[in-house]
Amino acid sequence: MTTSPKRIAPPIVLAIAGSEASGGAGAQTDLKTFHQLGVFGCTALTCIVSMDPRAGWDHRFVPVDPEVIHDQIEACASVHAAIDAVKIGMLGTAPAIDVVDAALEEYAFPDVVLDPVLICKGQEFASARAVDDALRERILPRATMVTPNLFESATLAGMEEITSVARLKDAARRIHERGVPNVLAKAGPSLGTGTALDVFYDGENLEVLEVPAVGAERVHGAGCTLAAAVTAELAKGATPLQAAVTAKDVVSASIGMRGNIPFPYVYQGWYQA
Ligand code: PXL
Repeated sequence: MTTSPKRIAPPIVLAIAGSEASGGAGAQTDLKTFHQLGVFGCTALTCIVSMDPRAGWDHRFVPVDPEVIHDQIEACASVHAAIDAVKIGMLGTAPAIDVVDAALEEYAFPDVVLDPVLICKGQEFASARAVDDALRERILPRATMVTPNLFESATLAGMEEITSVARLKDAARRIHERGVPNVLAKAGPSLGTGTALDVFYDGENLEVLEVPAVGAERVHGAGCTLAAAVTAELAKGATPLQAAVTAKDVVSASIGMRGNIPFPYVYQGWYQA
């Protein structure tokens, strides 16, 4: 008779995010990242995005009924013994933000990582503005960690364009002052340092995290992968700083898929711990 190896149940992680059909970003990317890092992923889809090959890869955007977003979060929180961490990606509409806000209040999940996806290509600017304001006022205060890119950092910090490491540090401090315990303000390769550079701030430690840049182009799905990896690592017990360091390695290892869109995208399966 053979004995089966002892199996340890993985941490459970929930992504509240949009579907990006091609698998390059959004909830699909979150699930792949979770799996690669050894955590069990579940999802509440907030919207369905299909890139349009006939319109410069604009995002065709269909919101999910807010009640259905609620039901998915309820299902995830009810099926599993516990949700160890939550990643929030694209919410897309003010009604989606309302239900997610209420669910975060109801379930009081231990770790909430917010990737503050502000503007979606193809969205009306006026509605995007209302969504950005709701995200900043309602969801940001509920996050235990936030991972804004340069544009999102400037918006959240109320600053002009961020063009230097000094200003990125300043933005991280200001976002922390808005009540987010851990801030990972991302520049990636965009400050021309030859590295992928992000600033971490937790109110005490202000760390510049740098790894060699993999190319200089923007990478589709890199931000989703980074935030999903941070969430997975937090669920496994890493400190926020350790989670950020590992997440940067995950992103570096994942860059390199090429298809017909004009920029590279990510495959998380290349990462090895
Ligand atoms: O990468 C940001 C992002 C997040 N979520 C969804 C997306 C995108 C970008 O395309 O489609 C659903």
